[in-house]
Amino acid sequence: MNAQITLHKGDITTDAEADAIVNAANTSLLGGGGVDGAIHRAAGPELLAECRTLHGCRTGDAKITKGYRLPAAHVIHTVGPIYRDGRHGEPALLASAYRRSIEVAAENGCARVAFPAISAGVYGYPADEAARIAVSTVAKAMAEHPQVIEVRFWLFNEHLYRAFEQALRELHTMS
Ligand code: AR6
Repeated sequence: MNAQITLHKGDITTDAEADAIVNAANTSLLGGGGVDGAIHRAAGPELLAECRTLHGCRTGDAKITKGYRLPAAHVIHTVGPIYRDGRHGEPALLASAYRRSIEVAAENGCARVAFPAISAGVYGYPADEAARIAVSTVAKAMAEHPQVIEVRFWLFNEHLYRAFEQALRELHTMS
């Protein structure tokens, strides 16, 4: 199998190898803080103008725009769940955000896709659980969509990086 998952430290907006970068947005798609704010700042105001035409996005779904001033040609906007206690459908919604993003990437010919750790910032998802769901869901979705050959996870702090490293090790042990 040629598909690969790679881990990167730092700012996702600098990724010059991805065809699409995924934004951890909110249901309005009209911008926010965290990685959403960074993506809108780097892409420029045209991104917000296109987002206004999308009329929002449900939690667990994903929508695509152009990347404007970003090195990546596209931005895939997805919305992860706000974490409460893990018993309010959060795992299924987080998995859905990753799965839908890969589906949208495949439909639009994006072979290399960069992801942040969706819901693991302001939305409060615990790092280890978020990493396990991210890695296992993406591996499964890539097997179903072979057009996507690389998923590049950008981790903004050391703790999250280690959580994703561990989740990848677990995935490889299981397969
Ligand atoms: N590159 C990569 N990762 C980043 C960057 C960056 N430039 N900036 C932050 N992160 P968050 P969420 C990490 O809060 O939890 C927004 O206001 C960050 O450290 O951006 O899904 C939206 O509009 C964390 O690990 O997204 C929503 O309202 C991860 O990205 C809400 O936040 C996700 O953190 C979504 O919350």
